Amino acid sequence: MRLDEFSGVNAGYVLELYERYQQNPHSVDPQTRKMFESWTPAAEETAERAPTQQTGFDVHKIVGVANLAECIRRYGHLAARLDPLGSEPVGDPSLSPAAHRITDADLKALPASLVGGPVAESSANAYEAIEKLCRIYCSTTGFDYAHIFVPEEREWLRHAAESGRFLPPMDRPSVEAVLDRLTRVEVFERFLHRTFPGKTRFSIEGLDMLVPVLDEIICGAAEHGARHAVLGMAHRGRLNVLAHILHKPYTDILAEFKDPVAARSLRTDLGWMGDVKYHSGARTAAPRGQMYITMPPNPSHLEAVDPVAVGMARAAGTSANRRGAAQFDGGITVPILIHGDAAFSGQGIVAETLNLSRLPGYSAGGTIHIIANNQLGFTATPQESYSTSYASGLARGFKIPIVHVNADDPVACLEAARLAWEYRVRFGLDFLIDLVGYRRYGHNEGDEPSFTQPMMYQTIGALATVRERWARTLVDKGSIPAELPEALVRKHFDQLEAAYASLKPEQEYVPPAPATPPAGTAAKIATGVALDRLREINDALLARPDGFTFHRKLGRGMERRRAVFANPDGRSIDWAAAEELALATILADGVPIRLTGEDVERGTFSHRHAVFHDAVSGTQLIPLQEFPQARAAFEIHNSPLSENATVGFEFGYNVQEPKRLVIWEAQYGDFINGAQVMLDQFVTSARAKWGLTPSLVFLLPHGYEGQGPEHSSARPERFLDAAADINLRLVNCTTAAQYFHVLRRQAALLERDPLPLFVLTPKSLLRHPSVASTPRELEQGRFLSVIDDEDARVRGNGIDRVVLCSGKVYVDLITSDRRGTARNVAICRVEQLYPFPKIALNEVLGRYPSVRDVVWLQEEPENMGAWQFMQPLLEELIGDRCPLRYIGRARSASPSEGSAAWHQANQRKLIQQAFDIDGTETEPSMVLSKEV
Ligand SMILES: Cc1ncc(C[n+]2csc(CCOP(=O)(O)OP(=O)(O)O)c2C)c(N)n1
Repeated sequence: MRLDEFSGVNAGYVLELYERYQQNPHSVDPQTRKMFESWTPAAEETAERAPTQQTGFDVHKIVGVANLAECIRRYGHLAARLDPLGSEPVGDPSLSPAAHRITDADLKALPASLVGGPVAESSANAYEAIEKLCRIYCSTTGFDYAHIFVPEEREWLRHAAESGRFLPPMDRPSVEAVLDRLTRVEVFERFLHRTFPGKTRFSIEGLDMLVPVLDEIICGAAEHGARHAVLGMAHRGRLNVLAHILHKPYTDILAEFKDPVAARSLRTDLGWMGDVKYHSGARTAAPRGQMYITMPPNPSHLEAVDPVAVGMARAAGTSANRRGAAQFDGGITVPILIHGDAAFSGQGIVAETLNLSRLPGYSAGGTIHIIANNQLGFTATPQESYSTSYASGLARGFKIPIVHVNADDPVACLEAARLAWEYRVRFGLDFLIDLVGYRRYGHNEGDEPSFTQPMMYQTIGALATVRERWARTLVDKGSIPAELPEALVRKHFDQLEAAYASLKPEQEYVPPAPATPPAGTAAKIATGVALDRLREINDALLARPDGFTFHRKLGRGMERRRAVFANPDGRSIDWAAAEELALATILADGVPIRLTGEDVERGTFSHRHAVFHDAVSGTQLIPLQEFPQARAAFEIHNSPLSENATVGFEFGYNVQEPKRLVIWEAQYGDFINGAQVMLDQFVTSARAKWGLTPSLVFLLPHGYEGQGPEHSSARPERFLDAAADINLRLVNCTTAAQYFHVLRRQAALLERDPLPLFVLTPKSLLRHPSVASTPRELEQGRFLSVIDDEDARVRGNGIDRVVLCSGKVYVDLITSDRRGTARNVAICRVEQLYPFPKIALNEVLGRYPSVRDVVWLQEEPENMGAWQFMQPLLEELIGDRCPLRYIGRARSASPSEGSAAWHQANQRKLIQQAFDIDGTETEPSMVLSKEV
């Protein structure tokens, strides 16, 4: 029998040892040496003919030991006792010596070095080493890292697990501190249970170790100089974490349980609605140690907060106050995400978030994930919830090390936490702790869990709490006095009772309503930039560094750009130039910018070219990071193909660093609906629910150009549906100058009047002459919420129809043949759809006293676009001056036609009706003209 006939992974390891022995017999330990002394190539040849007996040594058994050790390392977690409820682990046949055709006696006869690793050093033989290995891999911790492909990382993890170097200290102060912590955690829940019976609190009980685990991670982070920890989590255990990790005062939490109506209603005038207590966030008022801990508020939508928290951590670790690229330092910031077991496996946003973890524009230096695994999702079992072996299965594909740990073993949990932190320090990568516990009550405290899980809840009913078990262990070992556990319980109950007795909920409760800026702040912002300054910046942006070879076609475009200021009154500024000049002047004003989205570096329509690639070497040039007038960093990244997580991430980045201009661009506006959860739950409602003041900018290509139902509409109706209490701005600019000014206005409002800004941007119009502006308009203009028809104003009294429209359809109207002849029609642009520009529109309408009808014209179907939002507002504005008419596509289930020819026919009809005074319909059509 020859050694190379063995296929086990560790045959190689044995050979390696043997080779080492051959080169230097003293390079292996004495036992192994003794064994190899009987194993020579000649002996191996002999063995081929007459195995084992002749040499006194069986290669088969050597390889068996090595393979057994390898299987324990790989699959030991399958036999680990992870479930505090005592279910049997699935196990794996490969974990028994018999599967490798070896016996205990064989193991005892063979050297420990065959097992390898730190356990071998302290073992007399392979049997002892294997026993130790089993204790490490198959007890209450399941180390699950075989899917890590990078040898250095895998080796580090193996050594970390086997050396036990991250086991927590067991001296008296340390073990007592854990008991004290567990007592606080448990007493808090028991107090709430007793004081507010049946009130929802999503108790942590069954996963109490979550708090000491967080302590350990956060302390580790603080010791390594981190300045920010951002904690994203859902409902389960949230109140407990708020109280004990973020130090939210007990009185605040108790006041929320009291729910003082008077205090809440005081703030409705500010458009503040508040949220339930287990969704609210917090930030440590004073740094804990040297570190701020933030928990963003989150909606019920499970896991939606994940990218938000990671985006916040990224922002907190990014410095952007200097020209050039923004600098990220993962050492000063750490995101920690606490997931539910059912939600982690079920929600796609988790995969999207994990996918961000190693991307240069999104990495937060390693997120520590904790699955608060109570083995249930509401009433659903793991078998009903995930197709992976573990709730954590998804993380394997992202090469994230996983430690499953029994939540009733404090030592194992703390070791997992310490290991997670050290791994993050060492590699700057994500780590996952699967904290396996249970849920002491129903999904919430009003739920009866034994309707659906009768057996499970019988077990839980009889189960001692982790605090009780830990206390008993310590007392039994003589580590603490027998009376200490009860004394701690009493102490913490007293503290809560005192807090409750002192409670004055009406005063205690401070709603986090945002300040409301004075009315008209936005309208007063001056956004023009002197021509000389613009010219200088333009020249600087077009500088051609020595040795950089531009793509031939781009070089020509740059030459054209160089000439745009030759004539201040020439229509030379197209959309892309306006954008670049806006961004550059914002940077020159000292405001950092982050711009992300799919393919934003070049621009979906090949219009932006914010990043040039040397045609010969491929090196990159980013003029907005280079031009000397910049006083802040410019960050631009092509995003992965995600809307939901990327919007969530930018929202988080934005609220964490509100003085930076954060812009997200959709490939086509339609795709923003992939981020609908983020829009509804964060962007448009965060102010009303949580008092946050986001100012994220969305660029959403929009317009009907015959590209079909999915490349036409950014669905502005959805933003208008969500618009209330001045919670956003929605604009649809028709000129490059308007775009320039609206971006500059947003930057100027970041501190004074922050609101999310949605910009419906053009596609084919990007290079259209009708959209181009003059340099003078950049210098002297400002953003106009309504643009009157200058031609019509000159004509004056003859106007009997005012057509109001927004965006690209305006260009269709003014470039139509009918425009020249229809002298009675004024075409006015509503450039800002929300906040509704009442004053400006009133002024415009007032200029046309002989108007006989006002038309709202849109290309979208009647149930989409701005019409349904505008109708009541316009009716109120027009009063009894004249009728209001709708022209647009008829109600439709789909945003647009799927045929370009059909689109054109409908578009023609639309334009024709705008100028057709009678508005009579002659043939059936998708286009509708009606008086309302
Ligand atoms: C996206 C989403 N779908 C459904 C729900 C309703 N829901 C709230 S909690 C819950 C179960 C969550 O289970 P798990 O993730 O295991 O967390 P646990 O409550 O057990 O801690 C469900 C289905 C929700 N909040 N969010």
